[in-house]
Amino acid sequence: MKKKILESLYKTKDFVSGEAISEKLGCSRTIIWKVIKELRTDGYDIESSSKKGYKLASFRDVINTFEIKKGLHTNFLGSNIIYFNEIDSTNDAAKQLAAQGAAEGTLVVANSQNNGRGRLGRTWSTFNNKNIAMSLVLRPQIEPQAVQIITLAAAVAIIKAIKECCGIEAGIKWPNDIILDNKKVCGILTEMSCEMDSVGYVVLGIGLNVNQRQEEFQDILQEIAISLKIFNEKQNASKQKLTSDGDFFRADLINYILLEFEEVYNWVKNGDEKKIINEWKEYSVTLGKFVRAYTKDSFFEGIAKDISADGRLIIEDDKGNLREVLSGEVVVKGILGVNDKPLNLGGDKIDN
Ligand code: BTX
Repeated sequence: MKKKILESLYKTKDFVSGEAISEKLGCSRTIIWKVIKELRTDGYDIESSSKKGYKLASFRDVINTFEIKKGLHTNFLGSNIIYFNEIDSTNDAAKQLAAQGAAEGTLVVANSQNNGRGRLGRTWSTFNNKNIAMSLVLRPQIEPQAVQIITLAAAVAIIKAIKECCGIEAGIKWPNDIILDNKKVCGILTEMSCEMDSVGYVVLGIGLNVNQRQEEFQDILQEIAISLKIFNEKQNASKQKLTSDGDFFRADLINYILLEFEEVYNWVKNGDEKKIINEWKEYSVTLGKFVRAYTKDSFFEGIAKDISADGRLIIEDDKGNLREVLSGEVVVKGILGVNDKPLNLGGDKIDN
């Protein structure tokens, strides 16, 4: 019913009478009034007039299954959408669904997430109703050691989606941070269930700060995090579609992410990892920089030289030795992030 009433409102873009809707849908005007009230609670700005009926007065940033499906142009990603107004973690929900056999491309998305997870036991903060928290169930036929490429592919897709949808050019910090103005705007959490040599499923979680205001970030995030809206207002960067409050439409952005990710994920499936690595390098803010890589109980420093075919970061230390990092933490000089502090890396080996 909600979906049908919304369709009627979107179709006319003008007033549509309660009578016309009730005739079309075969239900009472009281029911329509109730649904309109619910839609307002969901965030829709609906004007009503006793003579003319109802009209979508302005377009706000509302996400739900209807809004995402409305602009979806993918072949298989998002063909099954599970939407929550509030959830603990979309990755946890997607993992549960995947374990129960959810199809590849199943999307779990939430308006608010109250126990979002980052990597290595860290937390991810998702401010209510302003950001994107989404997780995709994937079933790639690759070996468990090769799963890292999916994180890199997702980073590439997110960069392209942000550019297409918001006109904003972000960069990638190896392996999974999307950076704007030297701060983190998006994090990716890739988790998998696997056997010795095959992957059961992968859950790709994406947390993207979209419409959050500076003062809405808590504590240290005030310094190390940024949203697309903050950047956009600071740079006056976007002439893209915005709400009257200057917000981006998260449903549009989710659609762009799904579309761009479907393309690069197909490269993974076709064994075209090289294409992903090449694009990743194009957007990298890590390569050429002085970095510190944390190993299990120590760290080493050097210049980030390259990415290997399977996504490892290759670092040249001050003795000229090349060392590879598969996972873990890498701090890039000049970029805020890990340990929640700007890191004063040793030496003045490069300028930022
Ligand atoms: P990460 O471990 O690389 O980053 C986590 C760190 O990032 C935190 O310790 C904190 O310093 C910082 N941080 C936390 N929240 C934010 C934020 N909103 N913006 C910028 N920095 C922040 C990155 O982990 C992976 C995050 C994935 C989140 C998604 S959301 C959907 C899905 N569900 C879920 O539980 N996790 C994923």
